[in-house]
Amino acid sequence: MKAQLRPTAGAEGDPNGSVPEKHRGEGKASVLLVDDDGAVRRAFGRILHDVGYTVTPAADGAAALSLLEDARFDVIVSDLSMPNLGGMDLLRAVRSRDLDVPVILVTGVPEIDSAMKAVEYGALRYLAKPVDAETLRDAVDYATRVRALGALKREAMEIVGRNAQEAADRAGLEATFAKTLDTLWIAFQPIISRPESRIYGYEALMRSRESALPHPGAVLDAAERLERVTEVGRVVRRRVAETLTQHPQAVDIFVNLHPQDLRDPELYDSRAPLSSHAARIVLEITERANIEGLHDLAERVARLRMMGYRLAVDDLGAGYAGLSSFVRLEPDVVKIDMSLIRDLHRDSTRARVVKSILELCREMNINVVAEGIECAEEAAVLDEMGTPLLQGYYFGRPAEGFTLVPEELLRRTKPSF
Ligand code: G
Ligand code: MN
Repeated sequence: MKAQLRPTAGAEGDPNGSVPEKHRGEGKASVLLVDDDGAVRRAFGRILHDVGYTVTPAADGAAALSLLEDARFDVIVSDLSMPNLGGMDLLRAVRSRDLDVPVILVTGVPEIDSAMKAVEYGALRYLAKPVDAETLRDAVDYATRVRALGALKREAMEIVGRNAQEAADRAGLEATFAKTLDTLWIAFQPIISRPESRIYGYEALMRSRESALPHPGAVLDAAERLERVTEVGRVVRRRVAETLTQHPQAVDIFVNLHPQDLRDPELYDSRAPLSSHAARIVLEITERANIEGLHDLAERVARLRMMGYRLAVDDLGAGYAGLSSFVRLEPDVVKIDMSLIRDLHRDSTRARVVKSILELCREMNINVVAEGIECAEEAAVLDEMGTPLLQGYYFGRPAEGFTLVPEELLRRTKPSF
């Protein structure tokens, strides 16, 4: 069946057609040509074959998809309305597996509606029949160059060591980012007090349903590039406030701040959504970020405290060697980074450092959260050291709403080794 669908263009093409000089030598690229009309397949096939393209015809979208299963094409030219999977459905199916291959849609009945859909699903060109040879060649030549550029971009990204999103063009990133903000939601991860056998609070963690920016790091990287970090912070705080209004339980909520959020006047505005909940909020400021540049930090921190907020140094142990953020924030809470917690039961060096941090914080009257606990053994060592607050996948993953922790995990354990 497949073999029958794969005659080369030569079989249908006419080697004697006249070819404008400018197209010569641009060929070699492979074109998948999809049309239910055999005459169109032959005509288009010949035009493209004559300028050097390798053309594989397919009689409808379904046939094209089955070809795509085991062959790669540089360009797809497809008719829009065909029995057995039309061009738009083919385009969608192609996009779900290959974001790059240029698709040219051809239609006998151009409509604004389908043209718009074509753009939305990422068609490169939308051509109206009858398509003359020159237009077809130009479109496919252009598509080939776009394809080549895509390959070069990927190569460049590998050299520069960036991920695909970071190298995306600004317009694309803006669109992705807008969708991210629209679909942003907050996951809550429990923080438990084992000495008190209860859930102490939850850390609010931003999540997005936009798959192109799958984790908070990617969202913030994009926000930084677009200089829209402040917007992200505002959306997060608004969403957290909404949840708090819906769940008036007496639990504290830990909210991550980007250092730039500290410059946002909205944070200090008593009418801002989160302000009325300040007494329940611990604002986390990561050790990883540099807050040296904030000359009026002390004043800002004082204002936040007056509003009722508490402050936490996040990711302690993962950031700068210096203690500047610690000294300048005078935090109410310290969160020990998960890199220090990992394998605590097997690593006496880590254990000694964590124990000393706990002792010092106790002396300074600072509450401590150990983060990223993934197993019972890590939790047991931390219990033994008298860690006030624990957080990690072992107790609960970040999830929608305030999920409960199994009763037996709320109790202190004795190390059994
Ligand atoms: O930097 P900060 O501490 O805010 O980062 C918290 C991140 O760590 C969240 O994205 C959360 O999903 C993740 N996280 C929470 N608990 C665990 C854990 O037990 N193990 C690992 N690997 N990640 C965790
Ligand atoms: Mn955090």
